[in-house]
Amino acid sequence: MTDGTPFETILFSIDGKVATITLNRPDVLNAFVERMHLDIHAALDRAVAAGVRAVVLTGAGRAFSAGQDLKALDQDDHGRIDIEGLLERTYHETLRRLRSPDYVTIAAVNGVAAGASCNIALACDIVIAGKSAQFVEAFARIGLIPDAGGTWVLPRLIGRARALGMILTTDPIDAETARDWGMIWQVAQDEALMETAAAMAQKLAAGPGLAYGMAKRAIDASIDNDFETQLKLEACFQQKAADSKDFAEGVKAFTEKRRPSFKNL
Ligand code: LHQ
Repeated sequence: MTDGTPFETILFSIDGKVATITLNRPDVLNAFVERMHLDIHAALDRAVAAGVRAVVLTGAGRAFSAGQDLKALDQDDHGRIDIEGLLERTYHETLRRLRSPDYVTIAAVNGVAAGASCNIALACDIVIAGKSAQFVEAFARIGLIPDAGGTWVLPRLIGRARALGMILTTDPIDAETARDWGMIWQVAQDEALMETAAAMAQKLAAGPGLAYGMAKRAIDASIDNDFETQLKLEACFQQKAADSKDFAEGVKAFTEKRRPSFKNL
């Protein structure tokens, strides 16, 4: 287990090919400040440099995260908050990195995930929630619209009716409902959440990273592509996958009736 110099707002550890980022401002339910984004970006840089293939994102204490820290929003001389600039400087880069083809991301949602943090969790590749977790599109309570990719990811996960229902009512959605709606992958008992997420991360970290990265890109591209375009893209990516050493190893392992040892090559 290595972690290097500590960060101000997150805990960070690396165990083999798995990194864990724990949002760590529990007194304010891990609400996001700019520093937290910068810490996540630096942690992911370290993870990539260390050859990490799977990243677990979770929260310290009783919440995953309550979204933007509403008490840490700077106003200019006219009382205006530059939310657009803040989103572009911080959240957007965090979201891009969570959807990177270079590794898989697993959100381990250990309590409430509200506002921007609900959407950050849902941007991850696999979402596992503790039984007591809640997903809250809380924005309209304070007169905002969903940001952090929520208006893109939510309708794609659960359709317009449920997406708008969550956004307009701001009703919390419990973990089992989220799973039944297809919004998340799995619900775990609260006490087994981290163990379940770690097991998933170890399994995916041992998988064919190149194929995973292209599968992520193909799924995202499918949203805008027509069928013929998507078939072409699949064939192109599949050729790249088939040219990889991991494919040769996968077929060899199959014929030898053993587990493949993927090298991400
Ligand atoms: C908080 C927060 C918080 C600061 C709890 N900030 N302190 C907007 C602007 C700019 C760019 C990016 O994007 C966005 C989008 C957003 O994310 S806007 C924020 C959206 N989030 C919310 O509106 C959620 C606000 N929080 C809540 O509604 C509640 O705290 C929830 C429902 C999450 C949990 O309720 P409780 O379990 O009852 O906890 P609590 O309310 O007592 O909170 C515990 C402490 O955490 C408390 O501090 P205190 O000093 O009184 O003990 C809260 O003030 C603090 N806290 N959320 N977002």
